[in-house]
Amino acid sequence: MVVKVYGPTYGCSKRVLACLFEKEIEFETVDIDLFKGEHKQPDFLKLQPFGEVPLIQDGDFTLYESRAIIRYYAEKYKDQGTDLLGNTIEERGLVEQWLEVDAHSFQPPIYSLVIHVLFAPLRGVPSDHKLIEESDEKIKKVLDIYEDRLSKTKYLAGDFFSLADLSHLGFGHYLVNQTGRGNLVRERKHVSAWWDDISSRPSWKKVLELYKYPV
Ligand SMILES: N[C@@H](CCC(=O)N[C@@H](CS)C(=O)NCC(=O)O)C(=O)O
Repeated sequence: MVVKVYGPTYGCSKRVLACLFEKEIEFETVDIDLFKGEHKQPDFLKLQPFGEVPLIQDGDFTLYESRAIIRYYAEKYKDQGTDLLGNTIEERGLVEQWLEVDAHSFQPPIYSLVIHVLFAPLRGVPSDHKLIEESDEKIKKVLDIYEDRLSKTKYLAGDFFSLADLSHLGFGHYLVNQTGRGNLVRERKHVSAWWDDISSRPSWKKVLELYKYPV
């Protein structure tokens, strides 16, 4: 049974797609158009009551929350494709730490930028300029911490590529390529080298080639 991924074009879902490519897991995708409100329709809400993508169906098993999905597949197929979890419990702890940093410190300000810099004009609604300014400040502080970390280790959790790095791709792409803020990465030597490294992985290139961003 092939894994089904709902909403492949969005940043959160691309985290899952990159993981499936790294783990060499076959999947198919189901388009969900957030702009048309398809994620708030009763049939979708039966599967994902919060009305968000991504969501996967794997046989009878349904799972949502992108980081839960990538943890699930990294563990389920530990011995297939790229190992994304780390070997020792300390390595695994650091992978978890940086996945949490992504969820609570890196992605949220970029998410606000995506909504207010990219999506609001498209929807014809006003952008919140104060929130844009605050998000810019937050992301700079976060990237300073990344710069320090990445001056000591090649990747976030250590000298191995892991779920922690992969998890940053979907929104890192928005930051660098779509919100006009690539300079924030380029001004930080180690963050810049890390970004070039992780975004040039074949898995990520395939995601970008096959599933265009909506904006
Ligand atoms: N914590 C969730 C966040 C999911 C999320 O925010 N998805 C966005 C797309 S990237 C979405 O569906 N937004 C639609 C909405 O919130 O109405 C995850 O990582 O899966």
